[in-house]
Amino acid sequence: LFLLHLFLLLSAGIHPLASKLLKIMEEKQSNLCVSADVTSSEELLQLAESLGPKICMLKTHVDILEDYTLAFIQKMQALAEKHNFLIFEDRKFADIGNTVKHQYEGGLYQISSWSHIVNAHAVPGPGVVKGLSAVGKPLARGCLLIAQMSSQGSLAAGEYTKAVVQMAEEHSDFVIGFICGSKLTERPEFIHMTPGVQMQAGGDLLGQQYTTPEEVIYSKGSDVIIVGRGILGASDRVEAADLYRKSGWDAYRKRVSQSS
Ligand code: UP6
Repeated sequence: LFLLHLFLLLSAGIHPLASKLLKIMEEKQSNLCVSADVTSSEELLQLAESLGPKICMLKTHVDILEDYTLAFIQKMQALAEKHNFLIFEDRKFADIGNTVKHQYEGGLYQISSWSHIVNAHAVPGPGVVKGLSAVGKPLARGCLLIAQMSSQGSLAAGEYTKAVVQMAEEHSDFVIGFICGSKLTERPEFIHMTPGVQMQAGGDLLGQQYTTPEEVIYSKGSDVIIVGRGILGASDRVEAADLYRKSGWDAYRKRVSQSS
């Protein structure tokens, strides 16, 4: 209740989608976003059904599905409603405003019609946000800017990261937060979400680097952990998701209670 109160205070004046996310987090005691990186829509629906109660958000890469259909995405939306989580299509838009507008709204996937949240690289300049916003804002969607990446040798660092934060501040009617490795701004309206999370630090063979939930949330001050293979690779995915949920939430509670 104390946390809920804090969130309601923080939520005053922030983007409705950001406050919805904070509310879901509090209700479900979960700051876990599962990265559902599977290639079959049936498996993705199974994941959403079984892990839905444990998560605040489900992250998709619909362009890796081998069998995407409209019927599938409608089932996905129903599961998001049923289990009260947000859908985040990890599209990483990175083109001029006019092109991303089409990519977001049209094509095969019509992402804006079902994804609550999308993300974008800031490298094209503010036009990318303006193009996405033209489509997403009327639908009450939100966008995360990619300020840092978890991969080794990422160029999104230093001055670039600072410029991304500034771009977010200038478009806070549509940008609700960041993909990042650590807290980048104290402004409460922005949500920090961090990929590259596993229970053991380490990496994969293609440059991914992992940090633990405790480190990401408690030490680095991020808000939401994004976990893919740490959960997908477990023999019991539901049990693994609950371990990540608990670990992420404990670290979050510990940090929030200390900073208040
Ligand atoms: N992702 C990262 N790092 C970033 C941005 N996005 O790993 O900086 C995405 C990947 C993948 C997920 O595209 O979908 O987060 C991480 O998956 P993993 O936990 O299996 O490594």
